[in-house]
Amino acid sequence: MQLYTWSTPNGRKVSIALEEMGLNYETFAIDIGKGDQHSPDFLSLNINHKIPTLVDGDQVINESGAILLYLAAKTGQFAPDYGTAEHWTMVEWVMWQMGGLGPMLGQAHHFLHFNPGKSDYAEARFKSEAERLYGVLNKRLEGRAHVAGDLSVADFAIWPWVSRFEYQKIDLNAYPNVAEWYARLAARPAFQRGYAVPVDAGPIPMP
Ligand SMILES: N[C@@H](CCC(=O)N[C@@H](CS)C(=O)NCC(=O)O)C(=O)O
Repeated sequence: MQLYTWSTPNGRKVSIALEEMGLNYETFAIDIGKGDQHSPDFLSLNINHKIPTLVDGDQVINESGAILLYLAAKTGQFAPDYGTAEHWTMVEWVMWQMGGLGPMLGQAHHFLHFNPGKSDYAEARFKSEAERLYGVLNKRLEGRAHVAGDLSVADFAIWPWVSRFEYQKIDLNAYPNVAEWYARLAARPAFQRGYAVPVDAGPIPMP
């Protein structure tokens, strides 16, 4: 398999999954800061101009959530059996990340970290939405070791977004269930390897 990726939350979801699953893959760094996502070669794989992209033989697959579900189905790892109630709960939490946590925290990064001072309204809106979403995750992790049953691709989807808590101006210790889950997964060697793909961006942030 070939993974086209960069050191961002959506990219790391997939490299963490590949590492946890023990799969062999080649990495191609698409430096989105330099505009590599707009190159003709990358666009021939992904017309959406965004990493990550996975190539597995004839299958080219984009969208990090779809890639995670593809890898879980392909390997039979990190997902409950297809069609069970537990399976659909896992899918629910992947969708929660894809439709809510990722897009909202992405906006928090844009306004609070990269463009502070440009819009008080947007800063307040995305800060409070980030806090609300961390509250939901904290509630979900009350009395649970993982987001949906055993360690699953739903955890792989959510964890890299939490690793940017500093960009989001989130006090992780205010969400103790999230902080404990985050630190426990951060200690896993496969998470550490996946976090460093395609470039080593230094140690995993800790609260
Ligand atoms: N829904 C897409 C979002 C992918 C995405 O936003 N990728 C970002 C990096 S995390 C990107 O490539 N940005 C480049 C750009 O917007 O030009 C997914 O989950 O794969």
